[in-house]
Amino acid sequence: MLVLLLLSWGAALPAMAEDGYDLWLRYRPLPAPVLKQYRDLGGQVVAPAQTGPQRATRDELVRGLAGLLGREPGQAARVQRNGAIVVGTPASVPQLSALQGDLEGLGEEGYLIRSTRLDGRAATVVAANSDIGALYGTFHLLRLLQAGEPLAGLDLREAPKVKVRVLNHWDNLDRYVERGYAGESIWDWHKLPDWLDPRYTDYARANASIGINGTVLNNVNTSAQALTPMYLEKAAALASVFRPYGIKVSLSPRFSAPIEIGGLPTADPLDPAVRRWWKDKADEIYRTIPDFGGFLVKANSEGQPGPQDYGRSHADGANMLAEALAPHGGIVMWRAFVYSHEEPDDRAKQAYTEFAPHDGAFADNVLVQVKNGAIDFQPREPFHPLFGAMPKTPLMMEFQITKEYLGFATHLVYLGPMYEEVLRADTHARGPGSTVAKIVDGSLEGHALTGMAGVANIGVDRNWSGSHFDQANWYVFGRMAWDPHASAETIARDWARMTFSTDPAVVEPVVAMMMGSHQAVVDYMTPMGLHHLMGRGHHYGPGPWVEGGPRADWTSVYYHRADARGIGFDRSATGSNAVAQYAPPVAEQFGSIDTVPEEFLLWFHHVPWDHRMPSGRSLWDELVVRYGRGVDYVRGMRRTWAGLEGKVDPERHHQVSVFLGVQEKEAQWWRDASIAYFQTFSQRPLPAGEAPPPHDVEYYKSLQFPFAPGDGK
Ligand code: GCV
Repeated sequence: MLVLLLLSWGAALPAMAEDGYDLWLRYRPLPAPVLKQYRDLGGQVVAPAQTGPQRATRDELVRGLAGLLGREPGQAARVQRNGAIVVGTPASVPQLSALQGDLEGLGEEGYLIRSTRLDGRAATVVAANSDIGALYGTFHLLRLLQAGEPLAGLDLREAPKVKVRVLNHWDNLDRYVERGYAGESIWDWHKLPDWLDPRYTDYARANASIGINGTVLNNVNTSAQALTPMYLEKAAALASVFRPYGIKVSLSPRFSAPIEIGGLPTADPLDPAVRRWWKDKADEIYRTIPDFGGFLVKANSEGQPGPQDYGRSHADGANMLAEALAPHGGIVMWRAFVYSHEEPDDRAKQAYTEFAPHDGAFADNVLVQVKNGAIDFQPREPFHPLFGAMPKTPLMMEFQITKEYLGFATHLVYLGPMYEEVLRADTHARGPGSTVAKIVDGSLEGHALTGMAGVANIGVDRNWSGSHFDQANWYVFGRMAWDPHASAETIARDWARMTFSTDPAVVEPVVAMMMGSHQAVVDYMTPMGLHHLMGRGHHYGPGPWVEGGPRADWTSVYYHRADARGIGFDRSATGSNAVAQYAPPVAEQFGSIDTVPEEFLLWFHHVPWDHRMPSGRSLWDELVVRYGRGVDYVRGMRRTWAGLEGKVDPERHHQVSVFLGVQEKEAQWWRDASIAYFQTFSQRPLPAGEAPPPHDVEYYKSLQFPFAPGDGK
């Protein structure tokens, strides 16, 4: 049955404090000139409300239209122009059956949005093959309205290019969030399954609005408790909130769970009793959560148990879990972030060494989840050499949204350009044009099962992400998971319009700030391919001097290798030869000091301090200049933002201003500490005009931050 909603809204919305809670779904009244073009819009809304997703769709539409248009629909009810909005599927809205043919090729999650005529009347139609497609289309329509886009002549077709678009929460069951800078976990496990915090619904709305269709609730450094009946009930309660929004719940199982909660003497993946245990566990999970997504597994990495404990391979471990999930349609996301206990080799090489030989050995419902780079979410890394090296295995991208190595929540760093850089990188796996995006979306090797994961930056902070601008990183992740070929700048513009204002005098400076902010953090932290120089453990602030401790590859000196001659990690044929893990044209380019891109110079080469750079400066001088350039960029952002006072609401303007102040202070600290330290090796003066660090290196080394947030525990 159709529900014809003749909406009746209250008068203008009360003024609301802008605390960031509403994210990019603010739906504040549009400015009058923009509103004019939507004069008739929403006079009639046809949106069925029989199923959960249909109700979610209708509620969002009502909420969005009421907020944006801020008026009684009756006053606009001439239902001319694009007055009617019709949302649904041919099955749910009979008028849409004429569009059946046009919906072909859009799949289960795609949609079309069209200005058309229905029953002789002008209408804006959102049509899809499924309720979830209609929900996604509705969010898209609302995005157009939020940006003040004209609806006349609209004819849009959209379908996701990636199948599994999933957040990874590194949230412990005690609500501690590993690498979390936005407060404790939003999952209030203790009060679940009874208390369903309204925040869970808003979380689902936000995710659905950007096409995210899965969430892994618990940390990959996991506890077997997450698989006990008590916690499965809690996860099921969350799943029931997320279901109408097309979001499936997944969990991170502990590989040794058969021992810890199953009472078995072993977790050997080839042991029949262990296999039985996982099958039974999978059956139990699906009895509790019928649309459960699957397992995300960190095994034999950083102390987590795994198949290698029993002399078995990653494929053995993954396939055992895959076999248990397969009858229910579940998947395994098996992480490639591994490095061996023995440190036999350059850490950058180890994931490839352990995984590439197993290409073709993984079951059909296994995705291997690969971080964007071979070390660990550094401010900039060359693309991971596994991309292009496992053609028979679907490789899932893992990006980090939370800014573990990029200034936590206070630094304004928009990650869109970084994601875009990696996705557009050319692996040359099947000749030129074999981009990482084409591997992730499955088009290069013809994989239907595809995925992208983002390590969430979400917590209980009122603004969800710890800072207003970090919301943009959640947003861009979702949009790029939907379309890995999308433009970071276009997405930044959409976000800025929805989040702050449609006024170009706000949007354009904000987008410009965002677009340069990633290069800036690279400059003031780890220029030209330097990496892993952060404070030990917590990764807060500079720590290029970090050495000693349990593992060489957990120190900074292992990575920068500065000495009297120069700086950088030789990964060319004369060094660790990690370059050989790339396809020959890439290996050749990265392998020569003359052709390697400047941004990766010190990632792949140990370079003399006096090496002449393209700028004409020596390497040492260039390094110093880059550090300063990064700090200057932050100063520039502060000026730009100060110029937006009065154009952005005071609450958010103030917090961003304060955070930019913190960022400038910390960027300066990074620059000063790094220069003071590396100068002890280069023994060269600073280039003319560059201020010397105000302290000696001992001072910077003496700074301790025992309670810096987010450290693993
Ligand atoms: C969840 C890095 C982080 C760890 C994280 C690990 C991983 O090493 O510092 O906190 O653990 O990556 O991705 O598994």
